[in-house]
Amino acid sequence: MSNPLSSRPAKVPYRRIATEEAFAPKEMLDIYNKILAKSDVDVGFKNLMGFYMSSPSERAQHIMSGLQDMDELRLAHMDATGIDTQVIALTSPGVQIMDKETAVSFAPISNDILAEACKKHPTRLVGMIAVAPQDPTAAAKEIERAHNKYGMNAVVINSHTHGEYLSDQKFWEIFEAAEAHDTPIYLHPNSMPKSMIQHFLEAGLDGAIYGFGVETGLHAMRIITSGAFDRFPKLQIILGHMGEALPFWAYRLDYMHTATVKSKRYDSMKPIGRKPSDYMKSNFTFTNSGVAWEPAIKFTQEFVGVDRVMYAMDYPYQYAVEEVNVLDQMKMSDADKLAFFQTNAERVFKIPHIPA
Ligand code: 1DF
Ligand code: MN
Repeated sequence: MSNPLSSRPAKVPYRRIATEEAFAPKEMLDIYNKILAKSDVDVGFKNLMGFYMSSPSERAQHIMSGLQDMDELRLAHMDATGIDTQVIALTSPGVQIMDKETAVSFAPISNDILAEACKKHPTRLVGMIAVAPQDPTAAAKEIERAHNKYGMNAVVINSHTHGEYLSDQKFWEIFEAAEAHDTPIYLHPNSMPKSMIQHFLEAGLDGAIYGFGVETGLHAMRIITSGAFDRFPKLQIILGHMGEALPFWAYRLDYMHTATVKSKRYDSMKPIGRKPSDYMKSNFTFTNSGVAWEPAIKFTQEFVGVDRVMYAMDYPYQYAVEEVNVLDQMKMSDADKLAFFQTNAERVFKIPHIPA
């Protein structure tokens, strides 16, 4: 871990709002320990949270303490890296690794815990709503409850749920609720499902290094090609990690999607209203979580517009003050930097504006 205090970021003419930050209440880790003790535990989950929850490494210890603390430690880390506000989600895989009954009962508990922490630090912490896609009706109800009760204005879904994707219409009650309440869905990575992970795992490439992006990018593409945005035109999806590289793929996705649909090659790929990249420009916002890299950020801004690219740190997984300094120093207009760090997040998550 670098020493953040040695290079604390300078005062800047914008508030830094980090939009893909994580927490894990102890109550969830207790459930995780029970799941990890089972002989048939999911291999991806075991290799991800099973690792962080048991490794003595400095990285794992930092992550586990950062995930659980919602007070002094978190705020000290935010102060040391110049983060004014965190938009926080239940860490991946959240309740999605649980059985349906446990997931449905724990999602509201988790949201209550998060809401309590946010109430204590109203200008510093903002919460996203966790839901259990295992029961789409319950998930839709929880979006409504947490939105109305706590003013939470976004939903986190950690990609696939037991190998199933939101492109399946059985989940579309969730999209209906998200559209109705104007609560964007942060489609966050999960470990890869069992059917996909082996060739990644054997090379150590299943996690945040690469597998996360492949799997979550696939998920976003499945949603786009399913026609979900024709049914729910106002539905908004947030994708981290520079849109899981989809902006870079956009040209090829458009060309091959058109060609594939035209040739009637797959029953599962029906014509949809617009090109994949058109939906990226109207139904997605991308964050730079994990990617403190000026060329990738600028390319994405050029592709989807400066209003659809937001800052994220991915605390505690990528707690790095030097990255904040790098982003502060990007060669970019003050107006675009303000949008990137602050005002896009205020608009997307409906966070009251606080002048820098
Ligand atoms: C990791 C990365 C884990 C991210 C995460 O949640 C996560 C990691 C369990 O490094 O293992 O959210 N991330 O978004 O990059
Ligand atoms: Mn993350």
